[in-house]
Amino acid sequence: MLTVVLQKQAWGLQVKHGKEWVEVKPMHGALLVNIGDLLHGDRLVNLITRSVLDSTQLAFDTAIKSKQTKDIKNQRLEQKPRKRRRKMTMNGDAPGENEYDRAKEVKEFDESKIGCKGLVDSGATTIPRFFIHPNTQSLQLTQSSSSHLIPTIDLSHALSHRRSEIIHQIRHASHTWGFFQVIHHDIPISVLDDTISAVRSFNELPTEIKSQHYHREMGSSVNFQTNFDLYRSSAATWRDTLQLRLGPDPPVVDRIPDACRKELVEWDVHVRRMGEVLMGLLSEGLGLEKGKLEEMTCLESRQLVAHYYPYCPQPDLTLGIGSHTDPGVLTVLLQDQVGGLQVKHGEEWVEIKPMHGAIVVNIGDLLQMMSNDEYKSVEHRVLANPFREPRISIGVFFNPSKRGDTDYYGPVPELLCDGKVAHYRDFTMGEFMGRLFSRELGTLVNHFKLQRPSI
Ligand SMILES: O=C(O)CCC(=O)C(=O)O
Repeated sequence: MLTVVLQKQAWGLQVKHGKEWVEVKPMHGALLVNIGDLLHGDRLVNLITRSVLDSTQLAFDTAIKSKQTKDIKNQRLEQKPRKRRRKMTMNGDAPGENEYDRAKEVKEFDESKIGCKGLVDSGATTIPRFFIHPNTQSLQLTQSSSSHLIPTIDLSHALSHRRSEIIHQIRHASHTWGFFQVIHHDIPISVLDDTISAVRSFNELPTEIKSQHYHREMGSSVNFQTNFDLYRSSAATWRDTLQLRLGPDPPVVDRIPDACRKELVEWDVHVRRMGEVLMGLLSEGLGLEKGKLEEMTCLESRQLVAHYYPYCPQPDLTLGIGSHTDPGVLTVLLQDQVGGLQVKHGEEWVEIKPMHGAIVVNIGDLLQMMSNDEYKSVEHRVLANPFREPRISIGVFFNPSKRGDTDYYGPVPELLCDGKVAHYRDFTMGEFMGRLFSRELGTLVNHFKLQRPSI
């Protein structure tokens, strides 16, 4: 009926006004009120809102819904999807050009809460039209034939006699690839396997149970959905995702689905420890003090995304996740043995072949800018899964938690000695987030790049 929203001073909420998406600018002390379906009448207008929370979860809000809305939602959950809706979303037959109402189909699919896996389980042999990417031919959606491999770095003795050798390898990999994978990282392989199995178990729960976690509510530290950008991307991608906010505040553990709660909480402990080691090595690789990135709070804000890529009946028409760079500082990614992750290396898409026991690490946009281009944030994507076996991956994004109006990010000042010029201007996280939310998945660094006249 009515929603009252308490919004933090972070950007992200947008409201549809006519044909335009308009930013609801945070105003300290203000509460936001919006009209729900039940009050929708001539005089009170229910506008579509969206929270453009990205997988980095850089903005947090708290929404207080009226009880009535909640009850109605629960009733909706219990209702079986209507026949017409099932037909439209599960039968990928494209209606005639004039009949196709994309926004309506997307909404119906989202409200069914069945995710891509639900479509597959219902026997779909084609994908709904809003998943189909234009110009798939130009995307080269094939398994990579490149013979290149991302660097594999053995982290054993990273704190003792092999440290300088490892720093050199990480620096080189971060500069040339923006990606590397680590082995002998001190996380037991059984923990890797158990974490993947737990995420699989959650996704394979009966839809009625799993869909209780499916929502796009602002402020929630846990949500499950198909594509965080479902309502703003030009084509959807074939995966379902469970997202958890792990820091800077501890996660609300009870909200994490039972099926993977213990494993994901434990995974965060391991990944944070590993992040600390990696950030020390990356700081030293730049010639900075070991604790520099940690001091800049880069370990504190952590967001976990657990992706489930079910079998896709038309993998040549869509993607598992579109090409993008990660906006934050650093990403630590665990993938299973199915494959499909590709990284752009020069003009080529190179597959990151799964290696049991290895963990993939990549540089984000913020670290590329903080390192003044010493480290590179590189485009990557995942192909839609053509195999009957689902693909599972679990990423943890590290971001700075210091986000005040006077906390500036940009090239670290110590790197600008000896006449080195800054490639980026400084910005606050508020500005960074504003940019982040005004785009589809893509890359952010160009926006902050300083244009220098060529001599
Ligand atoms: O699933 C993967 O391997 C990659 C996921 C990814 O790129 C992301 O979540 O940003």
